[in-house]
Amino acid sequence: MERTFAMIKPDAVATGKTGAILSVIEQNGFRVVAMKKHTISQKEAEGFYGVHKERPFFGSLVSFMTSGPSVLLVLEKEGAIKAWRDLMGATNPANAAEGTIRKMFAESIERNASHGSDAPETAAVETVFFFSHSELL
Ligand code: FUP
Repeated sequence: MERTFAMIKPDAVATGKTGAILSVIEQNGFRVVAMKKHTISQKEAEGFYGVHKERPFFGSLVSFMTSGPSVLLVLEKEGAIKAWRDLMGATNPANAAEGTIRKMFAESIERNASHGSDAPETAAVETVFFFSHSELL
């Protein structure tokens, strides 16, 4: 079984889509290993998205990600990392396939409803960024 780190981002939480997205997650066979609602701080957002710090959208992305609570998740399934990225769809909802989370729930490339780790190494780093060992048992 593989685990991945996922988020329901502030746009989707603020517009009352948490339950619908969790329902899609469970219908697609993921087990929710850990879950918490958390407003990401400036320092957390800058650290989490540090790989993007030279990009023109970085300031706006940090501002959005700290604008309200997110739902942080660790999801488990066989091949969870790829399966969750496939279920989320393309980063820009305009390019996302029918039936994907971003097609159904995202507003724009920035306000795109969800996050998912892109590889085993990032899943490990992102999971411990927000969850402690005892929350992952
Ligand atoms: P993804 O892996 O699909 O979350 O996408 P990226 O890692 O490429 O980008 C991370 C986040 O940066 C996206 F979720 C949204 C934001 N972003 C923008 O706001 N504008 C862009 O042009 C690209 C990404």
